[in-house]
Amino acid sequence: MITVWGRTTSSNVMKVLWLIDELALPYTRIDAGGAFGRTDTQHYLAMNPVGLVPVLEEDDFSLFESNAILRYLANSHVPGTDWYPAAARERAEVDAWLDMQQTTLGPPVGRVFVGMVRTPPEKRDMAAMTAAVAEAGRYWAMVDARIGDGAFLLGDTPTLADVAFGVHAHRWFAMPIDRPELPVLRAWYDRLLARPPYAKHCAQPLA
Ligand SMILES: N[C@@H](CCC(=O)N[C@@H](CS)C(=O)NCC(=O)O)C(=O)O
Repeated sequence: MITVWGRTTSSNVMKVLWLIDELALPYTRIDAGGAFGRTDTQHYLAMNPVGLVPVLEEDDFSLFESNAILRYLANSHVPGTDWYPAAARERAEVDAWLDMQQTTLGPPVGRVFVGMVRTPPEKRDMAAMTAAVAEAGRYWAMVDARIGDGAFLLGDTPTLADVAFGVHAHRWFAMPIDRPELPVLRAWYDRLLARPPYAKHCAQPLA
């Protein structure tokens, strides 16, 4: 049985919950992180020395880092499927986009989200917001270009890369910001919204 540790308002927890529901896997979830705490106990730090959410436990195994968890779930529950293809080059491209999400697009989108949603207007650094929106917009344009005329990021079926970027997409389109026009990206986001697991875990009011 799978247990997910993490609050549902965390984008990295959303990734894991979304994929688990796409794969129709049974699981339980324990609120952790933010106001829930629980991430500084000896038990938690033994599973994730960084003390962040999410953590996934399955039987006597535990794992941290959301993208590593996505790979583990695909490898262990749906090996060799389109979610995380077995062919070396196809798999490597999924990995490249997973890394790009963590290292490149995620940070500016995260800064905009914290500034626009979790910071009171009077304390907002609007110059920093404008710069972060512009930076994220450039990276979203790269995602838009990669989707091209496909239905999903890397082709006609979703992969783990869609999961990693998809959690940011709802925030990006729901925030009151001056977004660049990216119709392909918007159509992809609409396609994600039509998937019940995405709507349930990722397309909730921003908090
Ligand atoms: N690279 C890590 C980042 C994890 C992370 O930054 N988690 C945030 C929530 S999105 C967190 O734990 N924040 C502190 C907290 O919730 O207590 C991952 O992808 O899992």
